[in-house]
Amino acid sequence: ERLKCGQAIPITPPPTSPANSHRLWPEIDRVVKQEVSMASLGVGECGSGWQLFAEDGEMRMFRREEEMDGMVVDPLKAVHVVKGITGHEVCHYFFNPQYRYDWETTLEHMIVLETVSEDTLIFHQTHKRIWPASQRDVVFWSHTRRLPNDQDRDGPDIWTVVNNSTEHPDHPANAGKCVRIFLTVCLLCQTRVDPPKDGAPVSRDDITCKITYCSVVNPGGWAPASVLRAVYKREYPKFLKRFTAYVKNQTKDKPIMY
Ligand code: 18C
Repeated sequence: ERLKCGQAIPITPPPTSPANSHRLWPEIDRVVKQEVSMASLGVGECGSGWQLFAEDGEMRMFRREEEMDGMVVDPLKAVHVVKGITGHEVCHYFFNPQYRYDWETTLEHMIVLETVSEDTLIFHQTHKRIWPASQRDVVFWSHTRRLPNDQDRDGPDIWTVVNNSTEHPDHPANAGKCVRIFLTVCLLCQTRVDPPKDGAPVSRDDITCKITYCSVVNPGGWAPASVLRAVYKREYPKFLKRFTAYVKNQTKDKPIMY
């Protein structure tokens, strides 16, 4: 429709606001820097207490047994090395909501509550119930970021996704049938390229991704410690194997995304 003379030009607001002007930005920036520096430490460097609890091929999972107010909050640190995919690809499939139901087997329902910017979303998720405990839900911001590769300036950049619990007025904690869990998760991905000696173009056979996944989940309410630790032991290896296999499968016929 044509504008009449003197009529204000309707300016459509941009679909996203820059994350750095959002109320959560100081927290997001602080938590991302802190989680990335913690995730970069090896299990030997983090002080004692990391015990290996699962191993499968290149994948190793460590935990520290910790309790808070009588609840198991064991920190988890997993490392995996996967050929044929880049850190950018791993973070792309972990961050973007359109893929989540494909790989997140504990998920019952997910909604994006707020699009802060293209690299920052706020989610509400409900997860499958484990009998005899109550069903759990979670509200968290999720932020993905490219980090400069200081160790190898010619190599691909490092990528991360950090998820951290937050509050949202539309979904107050413990208001319905779900018990609210609280989590901090950091996925950190470093890519190595071994260029073919004959000068041939780099293919997926020449790239390797080192994945570090750290998480602390507070179950938010009573859950039997033995059941919880059994769930951890079963679900974390299942998640990391299934998710990385999913990324390999999704990317195998696509151009490499550095
Ligand atoms: O990081 C992961 N996923 C992200 C995107 O979804 C995001 C969300 C993480 C939510 C993790 C908490 C899930 C709780 C699920 C309850 C258990 C369901 C089991 C269903 C079995 C049929 O960061 C990947 C997450 C990988 C999840 C591994 C499982 C972690 C278990 C944590 C237990 C939490 C308390 C459960 C209370 C009941 C215990 C008896």
